[in-house]
Amino acid sequence: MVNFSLEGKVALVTGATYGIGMAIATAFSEAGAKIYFNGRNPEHITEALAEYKSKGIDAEGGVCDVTDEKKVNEYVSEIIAKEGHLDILVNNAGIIKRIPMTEMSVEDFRQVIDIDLTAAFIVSKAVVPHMIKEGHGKIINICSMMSELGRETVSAYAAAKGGLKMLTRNIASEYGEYNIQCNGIGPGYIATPQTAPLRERQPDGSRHPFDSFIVSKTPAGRWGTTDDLQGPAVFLASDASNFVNGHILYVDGGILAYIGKQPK
Ligand code: NAP
Ligand code: GCO
Repeated sequence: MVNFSLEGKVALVTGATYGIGMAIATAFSEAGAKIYFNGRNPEHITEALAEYKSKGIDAEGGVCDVTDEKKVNEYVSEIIAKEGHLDILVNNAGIIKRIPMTEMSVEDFRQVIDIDLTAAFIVSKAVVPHMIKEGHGKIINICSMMSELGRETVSAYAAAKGGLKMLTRNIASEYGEYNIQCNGIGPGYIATPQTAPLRERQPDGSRHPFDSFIVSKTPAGRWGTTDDLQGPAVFLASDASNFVNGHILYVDGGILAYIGKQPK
């Protein structure tokens, strides 16, 4: 029988205080996993813990910035000491800065690369030796449309997410022989706090031009919801995907397949 169950598994989902991370952690819990999550902001952790609890989800969360290697190593060791194993990692924590490239400071560029790319290296490096010892492991990196496409104002984000796609393939290449699968999910345009500025209503109540643009670029004709990512994430975390490695699963309502509507 195909096994999509995560019963008995322990998962760390980074940046799961809200948004995509929280939806993925929720789905993992529904599939049977014990959840650990982190974020930077203590208030977000408290709110998220209350939200998980209200849904009956067994989740523990702590403040841990994914760019802080020492803190990440301590957090991962703490989980393993407590649970005895850590089977699934989702590198989800991420930020975006929408600034034209020629106006962007190098500090801003580096911060995006640090959180969206280097941190996935830091957290994966912390869990891989343990996964090798255990003889299995699943790493899921949350990539983007910008792993494939560019657009105005997102140079740092696109550089990071393009890099994350290749880090995914490299982890798969380097550790596949230890029964570790590292895959990516490339969400399309998903309604979360990160994309809220792109969906803000105009003063006259009409849709933001970017909002209408995305709907027209998406064959599904709508923004994605965080729930749209739950099934794909459970698949990539479960034994059902044991021979899927180094793959980026785009969950984009068809954006990457589509040339766009012809002008009227
Ligand atoms: P979001 O709503 O802004 O949530 C981001 C999460 O990451 C929050 O929980 C935030 O928690 C955490 N975080 C940010 N920086 C962190 C750090 N340095 N250390 C630890 N946690 C950190 O974003 P989202 O839309 O859910 O996106 C989640 C991931 O999917 C990101 O990697 C994003 O790039 C990617 N993605 C999003 C979309 C989309 O359309 N929304 C599409 C493709 C890919 P705190 O604020 O508490 O730190
Ligand atoms: C943007 C968006 C995107 C999405 C997502 C697309 O400004 O273009 O924020 O980058 O968040 O990553 O897959």
